[in-house]
Order: sequence, then C-alpha cells, then structure tokens
Amino acid sequence: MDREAKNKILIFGGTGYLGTYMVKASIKLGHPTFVFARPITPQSTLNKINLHEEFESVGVTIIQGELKEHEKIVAILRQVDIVISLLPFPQVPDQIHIIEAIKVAGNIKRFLPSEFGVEEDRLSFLPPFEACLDEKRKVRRAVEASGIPYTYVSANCFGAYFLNYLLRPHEQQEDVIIYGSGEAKAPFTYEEDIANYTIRVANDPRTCNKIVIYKMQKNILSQIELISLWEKKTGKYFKKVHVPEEELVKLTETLPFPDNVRASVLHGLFVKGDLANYELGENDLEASSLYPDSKYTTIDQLLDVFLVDPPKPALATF
Ligand code: EMF
Repeated sequence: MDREAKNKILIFGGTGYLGTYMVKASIKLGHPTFVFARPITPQSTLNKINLHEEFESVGVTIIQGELKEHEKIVAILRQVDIVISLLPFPQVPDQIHIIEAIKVAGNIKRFLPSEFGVEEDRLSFLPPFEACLDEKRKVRRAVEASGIPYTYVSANCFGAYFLNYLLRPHEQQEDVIIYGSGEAKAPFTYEEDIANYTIRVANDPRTCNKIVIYKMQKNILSQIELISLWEKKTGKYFKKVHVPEEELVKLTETLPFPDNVRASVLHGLFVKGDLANYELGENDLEASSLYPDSKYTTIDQLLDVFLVDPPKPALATF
C-alpha cells in the first residue's frame, strides 16, 4: 500500500522518551506522520531543537502549539486518521483537551491515550503510583464516555529503560541492587517493539475498543535471571545488594515526588511481580500473538546490544 493510502498518524508527546521511537516507527511503516509539539522557544534545549530538525528531515510534519489551543488541534485532527498520545505526567489529565477536539473533529478512526505501561484497570499499586494511575483511569473513562474508537496498550516494562535502571551498564559498579528477593518475574518489551507493535495495533480493526497487552513469554524474567544473564555475557560477577520490601515501602512513604512514585513502581513490578502474575483473559489481545510475523527483540538479544553499545539511560515518566 503506498504512503498516500496509509492512515495518517498524529502523535502527541512525540519528542519524549517513547515518543521518538513511536515517530520513527510510524515513518518506517510508511504512514504520513504528524507531531503536535510544544513551541520551540529561546529556552528550548538543543536536543529538542535537533529532534525537530531530525523529524522534519525524514518527512514528519510538526505542528507547534499548546493543548489548550482547541481550534488549532481540531484543524490538524481533520487532516489525520489516527491519534496516539504519549503525553507524560503531569500532562496526562490534559488529554481531555485532545478528547474534546476529537469529538468536534468527528473523523478520527482510532485514539490511543497515553498508557503503554501497566494494565491499570487490573492492578493496584502503593499510593504514589496509584495516584498517577488514577489519572490514567479517568482518561480511559472519559474516552469510553466520548464514544471515540480507542485502543489501550499495556506494554509492561520498557526493555532498554529497565535494563539501564537495574544493571547500570554505564557505571563501573561492583554491586547491583535487587528489589525484594529478586525472584518475582516481570514482562519486558524493547521500546522499538513497543513502537512497531503500537503502529500496527492502531491500524488493526481487531483491536478497536480493546486492550492490547505486550507480554512475550521469552521476555518474562526475574531480576535474578536478568543479572545472571548479564554476568554470563560480561564475564563479571556483581555483589547483590537487596532492598527488602519493608524498606521499599518505607521509601514510598518518605521520598519526595517523583522518587516516591518510582519506589512504588519498583515495589509493584519487582517485589510483588504483579505484571507477570495475572493471566490474559479470553478477550485479551496479546501483541506477539496478533502479529506472529513481527519478530520482537528478546531480552537476551537486547543484552547483547547493551554489551557493545548500551543505549544512554533516560528518565522515563509515568
Ligand atoms: O521511572 C519509572 O520506574 C522506575 C522504577 C517509571 C517509568 C516506569 C513506569 C513503568 C510503568 O509500567 C511498567 C511508569 C509507568 C508505568 O505504567
């Protein structure tokens, strides 16, 4: 199918951590791609300016504006087919402006609100993270009430992000931190696969008004398994420093924002193992089953990449 026949995709948050992967995947899969981004100002970082230039050099159309510019957003929506939001906190509640504009425009075939992490309608976490998830739940309910065709994506743990966070390959450290016993498993999805699957999901009639979970069997590992793989590949042995559950719970209660949120994310993911603990229901869709032709990167393969050229660590958001 030529580019013109492909759905036009508008991405909010396209210059963020997962957003850059998403924009590149949209272009690579042949979609006319638009990014709604905050205006470049004299205070904008060089990284942001360079990213705008890089995107435009590969054919991305960038519309600069603020989420409160209703008419501007309606006008751009009328030129596209699919909307993907990757807006991070604290902009998650501001997605209501996108929902309102989509209702007025009336032509959007699918809206994917800013999710991509845990499946928040099935899981609960300690208060700081739970409060963030409550905001995402409110957006889901507003989307459902609006009647806009939607898909929610739960991609679980971002692969490169968490390999950096847990193994810290950029630091020459002798020890590695393990949250809890280290035996609880978590599902990981490499960011490039999150983006590739999501562009396909957004265009797939089978996923309309559904939740799609990215949970590939080969990528469900515990911290101990992850560290053991890394030790074998690096030939190094790391001293394991355990953070007991009770200490992590205390950190969720005492650390300032956003560190308290991160502590509650770690507690849910790696101490309770909640993401790996629930089984997919018969109505659940799982990405690698939907697209068996699409090879995904295993964590073992991603560790091989890390061995030679570890992606630089980033501070993802919630
Ligand atoms: O910084 C984080 O975690 C550090 C421990 C945030 C980025 C992690 C995150 C993960 C999620 O699902 C796995 C945020 C939101 C999520 O839904």
